[in-house]
Amino acid sequence: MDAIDVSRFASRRFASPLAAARAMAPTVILDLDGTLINTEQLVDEICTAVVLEIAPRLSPSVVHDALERVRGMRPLEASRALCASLELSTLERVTGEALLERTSPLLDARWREVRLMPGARRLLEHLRARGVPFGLATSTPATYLKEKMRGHEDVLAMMDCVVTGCMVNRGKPDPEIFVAASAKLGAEASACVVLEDTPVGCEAARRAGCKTIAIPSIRDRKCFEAWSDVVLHSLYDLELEKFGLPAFDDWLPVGDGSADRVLPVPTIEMRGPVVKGFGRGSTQLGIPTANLDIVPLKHQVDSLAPGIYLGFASIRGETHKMVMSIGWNPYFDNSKKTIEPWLLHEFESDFYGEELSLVVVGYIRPEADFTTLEALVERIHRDAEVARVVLEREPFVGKRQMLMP
Ligand code: ADP
Ligand code: RBF
Ligand code: MG
Repeated sequence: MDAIDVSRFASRRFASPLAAARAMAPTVILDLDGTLINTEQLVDEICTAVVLEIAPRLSPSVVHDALERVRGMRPLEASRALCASLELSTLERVTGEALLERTSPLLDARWREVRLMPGARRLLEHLRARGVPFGLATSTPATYLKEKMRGHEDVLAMMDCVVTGCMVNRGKPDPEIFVAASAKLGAEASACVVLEDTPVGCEAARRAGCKTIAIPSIRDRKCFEAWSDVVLHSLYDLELEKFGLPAFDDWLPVGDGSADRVLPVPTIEMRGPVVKGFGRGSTQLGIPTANLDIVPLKHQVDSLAPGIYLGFASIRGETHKMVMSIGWNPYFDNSKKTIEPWLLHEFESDFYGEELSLVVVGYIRPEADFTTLEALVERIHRDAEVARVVLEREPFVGKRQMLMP
């Protein structure tokens, strides 16, 4: 495919007043990997395995950190940068091209496993319904794009434009791809809001003159601040109205709606035996949480962004309301992701090892850090109050039936 000459767009004249108005209308440009689709775990898994085979001297965590730093780049650039940072070129005599030749076929065989990020479909359907133009600016080459979007063709078809890595001369963090995407959408870069999950992507968007919303797919959130207008936890936390875009209208107000609200999400069911956690729920917080093992529930967990949810829980033949956290508990900075429901019921005894079933029906908020333990506890009690109230109402109350034997 030919490269786009972006200088062409720099001093564009508008053909008509309509075109000029169009150019200033709020427009959205989306990154693909890690923003709309969940490719990052797969890439991590395959690339780590290949790199460790080449260089057994490295530890998985060193490889993981290096992989996070190249995220968002085009495949060959990422592969070269990875070789350089891990010294594969000098110590193992492996080039970026050679590494890519090994990882590519393994990834190609598995792209079709890739799923949409939580909230991606909701976002695109909302933008489409409100007539907001949106397009894709992805470092992925066109050949991978087809494979990655197999099963999500309708999402790809919704895009008003697609700019892939092979259509530009320079990849992210160069601004070229976002300049090209805004031009294709007929919008000034300053009218475009970019959604990105990587530091190189945010840098590219900011340098193109776009507004930038970061939804990091890596753990280091600090490195996004210089390049982003806002750093969020997931697509559920988008406040589009802050960027001149139409607000979502599916949040349900709780009380007068000024403080609390709940977002209905596609219902997710999970079950498993209750396992031991870090042992601080009851002792430190006075809030026991019945942890489930995350490994067998990978699909369900990937369908939910990290955050605080509500729903119903069934144990010992009875169903109760519950609030739960899925994530890394920023207050405690856990290294392991956990699933922790607090059942809103007084139990006589523990139920470790017993089978627990959950249906998750609504999202309350992202996980937050707090300055004091009291503030965390107070917030969790407020989450519980929200759950007690809204789980009596539609569309949630009917979901209780799903747990009936
Ligand atoms: P851990 O870190 O091992 O999960 P917690 O202090 O969070 O320890 O306590 C959780 C355990 O407490 C659960 O596994 C369950 O057996 C018990 N428990 C008692 N009441 C509740 C409740 N209302 N909600 C959740 N778990 C409860
Ligand atoms: N941990 C956090 O660090 N930040 C939070 O915002 C947070 N919210 C929670 C909300 C609910 C409803 C529940 C049940 C737990 C929450 N936790 C949060 C997790 C809490 O820190 C954890 O359950 C304890 O550390 C016990 O493992
Ligand atoms: Mg617990």
